[in-house]
Amino acid sequence: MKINSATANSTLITVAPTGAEADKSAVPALPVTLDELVTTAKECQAAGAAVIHVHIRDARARPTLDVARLTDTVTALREGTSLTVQLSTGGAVTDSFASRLAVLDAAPDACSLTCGTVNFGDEVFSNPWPFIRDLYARTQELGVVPEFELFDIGHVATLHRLLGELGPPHGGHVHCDLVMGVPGGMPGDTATLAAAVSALPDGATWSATGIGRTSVPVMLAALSAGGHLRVGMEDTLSYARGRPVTGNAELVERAAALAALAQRPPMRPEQAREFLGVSGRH
Ligand code: KMH
Ligand code: ZN
Repeated sequence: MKINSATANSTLITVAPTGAEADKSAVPALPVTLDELVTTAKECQAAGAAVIHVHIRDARARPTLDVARLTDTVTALREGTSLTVQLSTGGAVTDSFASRLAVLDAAPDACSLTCGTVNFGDEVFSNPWPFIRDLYARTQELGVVPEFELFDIGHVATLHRLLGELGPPHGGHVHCDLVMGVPGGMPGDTATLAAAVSALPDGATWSATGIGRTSVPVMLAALSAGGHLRVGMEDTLSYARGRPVTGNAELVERAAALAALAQRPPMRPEQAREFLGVSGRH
């Protein structure tokens, strides 16, 4: 694994600003238009983010995987920021496998790749093995760096199977994101985080994100265990009990402050690209 001293002592911060679940009419600060997304991305980069995990919305603020719209989004984020652009292939729970695979046609730097099915509140986020395998093979063909999303400890077993059967990802480095505290997934606590991390493949690096009220505990646990961070309004709409988030930048600012306190300040965007194995811009 290529970890130089600069990245070993720094924290990769990913911002997930929008997601597919929150409703703009209930959460006016949610970035849903391209302008709002680029503005948020710039603010979050200034606050310490190096990667942006992107879900987009249509003209009526509903989640969409429209490839032309995704392509325009990738272009605009590249023009406006230095962030690694990671498109979601998870989409919304209602999206088809075909439309989730087609996300890669928008030629992002990176993409999320969830390693198993999970209950998702009252819904099911479906990721059967053949879909995972096809999506992974497509990232290898197209030179897109996957981030392995792990919502449950069983997903780690599938990650091992994937790497064993199909080999290393584009860029050669395995980076995972533990998504903790989804109702139906693994809980967002220190013991679970430690168990999941100990099961990861040798040499893998990892970030963690805690959904809802697990956001801060998961951040502290991740920093204490040498992990990286993902924050944003996809995952958390409250800054503190009874205090709604005013924007993504304040979540990144808090993550960056905690990372600095942990003596591992935010990784810069160009360091993050080297760390993740994102070669250059397509
Ligand atoms: N919206 C969730 C159903 C991802 O982006 O890859 C899935 C999700 C994971 O957000
Ligand atoms: Zn997502």
